[in-house]
Amino acid sequence: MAKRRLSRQQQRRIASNQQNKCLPDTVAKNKTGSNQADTINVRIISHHGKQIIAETDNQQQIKCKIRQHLGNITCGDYVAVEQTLDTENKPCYIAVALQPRYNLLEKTGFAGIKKPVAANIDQVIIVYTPLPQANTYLIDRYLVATENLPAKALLVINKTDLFDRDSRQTIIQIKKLYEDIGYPVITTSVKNHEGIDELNMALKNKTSILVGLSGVGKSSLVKTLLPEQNIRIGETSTATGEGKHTTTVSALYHLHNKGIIIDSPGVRDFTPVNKSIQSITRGFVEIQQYSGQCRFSNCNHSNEPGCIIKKKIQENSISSQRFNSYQQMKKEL
Ligand SMILES: Nc1nc2c(ncn2[C@@H]2O[C@H](COP(=O)(O)OP(=O)(O)OP(=O)(O)O)[C@@H](O)[C@H]2O)c(=O)[nH]1
Ligand SMILES: [Mg+2]
Ligand SMILES: [Zn+2]
Repeated sequence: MAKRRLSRQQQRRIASNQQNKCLPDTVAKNKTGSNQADTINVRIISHHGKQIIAETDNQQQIKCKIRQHLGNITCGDYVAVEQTLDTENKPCYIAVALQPRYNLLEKTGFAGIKKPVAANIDQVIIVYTPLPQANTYLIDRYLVATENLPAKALLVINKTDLFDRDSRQTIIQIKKLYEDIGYPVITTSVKNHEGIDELNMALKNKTSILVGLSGVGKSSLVKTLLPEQNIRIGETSTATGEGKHTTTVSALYHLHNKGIIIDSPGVRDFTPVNKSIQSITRGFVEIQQYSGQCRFSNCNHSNEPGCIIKKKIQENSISSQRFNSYQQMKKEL
C-alpha cells in the first residue's frame, strides 16, 4: 500500500493515541516499523452502512468508520485501518485502504448494478431445499458465479426432516445430477442434526460462504455449528413457505476447526455478473469440456448438424435440465 503523507496534526494525534494506549493489544503488536506505525491490517466481518466491524489477526473485534472513496468494500475484505480521533476527540478507527482481493462474489442488483456479496472466499455453499418449490435454476446460477471466481462449490440440501416421499425422490435425483458433474452434495437437517458433522468437516481450514434463497436455513446451520453465537433465525411465511429475509448483512464467524463461515442474506433471486458467453460456459463444467468440438465454431447447440453437445445430451452424459439452464442463462445475457 502506498504510504500516505501525514500532516503534523495527524502525527500528533497518532502519538497521543499511542500514549493513551487505546489500541487493543494485538493491534499494538501488529505494528511494524515506522512506515506503517499508523495502520494495521484487519478483515471485515460485517459491514453496516458507514461502519464496519473488523477483526485483527488475533480475532479482536474493532468498529471502524470508512474513509470516503474507499469503494465497495464487503465482508471478507482485508483493509488497512488507521487509529485517529473523532470530532469529539475520542479515539476511533478508520478504514483507509482496501487490500488486494483474491476473489469477489458479486451479484447483479437493481438496474443491473453490481453488488458485492463477499470477498476472499475459498468455497461457496449453495443451500437449497425443495420446499416450497424444487426449481434448480438458482443452483446453476450460483455455480456459474462460483466457477468464475474461481472457488470450490458445495451443495447443501437442508430440511430433510420435512420431506415427504415425493420430495425425497426429487432430492435423490438432484443429488445424483450434481454429484455426477463432480460437485459434493450434503443433505442436512438442523432439526434432526443430520449431516452437520459432515458439513463441519467440509468447512475445515477454509473460508466458506452460505448462499441461497431466504428461509432455506443458512443462519440455522451456522447456529447449529456455533450455538454460543447470537444469530437471528427467521420464521418462514406460513402462507408461502418462503423466508422473511431475516439476515440483512453478511457476517463472518470462526468455527472451532479453523474454518471460517460467512452467513449471507437470503435472496429472492440471484443473477451472476456474466460478462460473456464464455463466462457462462465456464460455469457449466460438463459443457465446457466439449467447448470447440462442435462442427461449427459458433454452434449455438440448437439444431446445427455435428453438434457434440446435443449428442452428449442424447447419450445422457449431459443432463437436459442443466442444458436448459445453460441456454436460458445465455438468453438472459
Ligand atoms: N424443519 C426444519 N426447519 C428448519 C431447518 N433449518 C432451518 N429451519 C427453519 O427455517 C426457518 C428459516 O431459517 P433461517 O436459518 O433463518 O433461514 P435463512 O436461510 O438464514 O434465511 P434468511 O436469513 O432470510 O436468508 C426457521 O424457522 C428455521 O427454524 C431444518 O433443517 N428443518
Ligand atoms: Mg439468515
Ligand atoms: Zn453445438
